[in-house]
Amino acid sequence: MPRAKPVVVVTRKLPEVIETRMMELFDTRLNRNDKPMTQAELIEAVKQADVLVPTVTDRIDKAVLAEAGSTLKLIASFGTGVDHIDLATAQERGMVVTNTPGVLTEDTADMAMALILAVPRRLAEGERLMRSGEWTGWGPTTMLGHRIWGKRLGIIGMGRIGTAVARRARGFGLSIHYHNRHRVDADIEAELEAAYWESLGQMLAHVDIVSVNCPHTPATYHLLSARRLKLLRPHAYVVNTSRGEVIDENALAEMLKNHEIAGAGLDVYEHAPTINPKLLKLDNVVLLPHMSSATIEGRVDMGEKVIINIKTFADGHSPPDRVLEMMF
Ligand code: 8YV
Repeated sequence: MPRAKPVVVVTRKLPEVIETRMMELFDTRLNRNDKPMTQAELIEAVKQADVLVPTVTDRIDKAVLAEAGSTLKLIASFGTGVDHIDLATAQERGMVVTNTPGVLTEDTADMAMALILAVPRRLAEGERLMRSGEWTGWGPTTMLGHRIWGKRLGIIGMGRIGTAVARRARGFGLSIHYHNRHRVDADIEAELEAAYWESLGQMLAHVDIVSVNCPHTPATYHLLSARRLKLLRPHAYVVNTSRGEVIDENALAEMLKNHEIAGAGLDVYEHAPTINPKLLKLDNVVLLPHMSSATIEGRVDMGEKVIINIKTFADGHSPPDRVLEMMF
């Protein structure tokens, strides 16, 4: 990066403290009004940037990368998931990609746990009832949900977040089952008394609640396909705080509508920000606006990671959170 201060284009509004620091350190171009950039605006951005700081709402695809100027050498994404970036093309074009892992783990796991509690206990339905003015008071058979304690939780993706969900779930009396590309360390399995299922299908048929915690990659696209979802039992719940694309959302909505499964808690959507209209009509699904990692502390930590990645790279070193295509 030949310039004294790299030109850093930030695609969305970040916490003020982060923007201020970036302005001090780099020749930073901010997005003051926070409107997501169009593909044309992204192309303009990559033409002028030395460093691009995108978020999950930007699609950094082949077409955008093809227009990048020769100075664009670093894509320092603000977020952990990198499925919005064409990693292979970035790598081919000699660009380094970084993300912000680790700092969203606990917040995301908290929200997964919140959904694991909220859906079977009908929390959102209860809240809606209170606001509707139709509550007539306590009744012995009204608002009955299902007990969490003693149930089986099946975690898909036992990385940092999956493990953090498992730790929380243990405190609520759930037994831990997991499916992952590989078995986790024996000491983690022992700590969580976790059962490893090599076959996702077999695990799905066995558990009461499923929590999706794997990244979206070509290998996990529609991992919960219509066929696999059918393996769930009618009393099962599905919670997704990862990426919408991991579940066949249309199949899930149909099953929820037909009560082939009991409920779902979703923070992410296959075609975000568009929501499958079927889901909006259902009472047995809790819908959140991709807010699992949305804490002020988390966003500042993410911003600090972005700054460290840019600074390290600009100083001629390998940035700490470099993402390699083969990792996904
Ligand atoms: C972030 C996320 O808020 O980091 C991720 O992968 O899904 C989110 O929780 C978002 O990506 C910010 O770009």
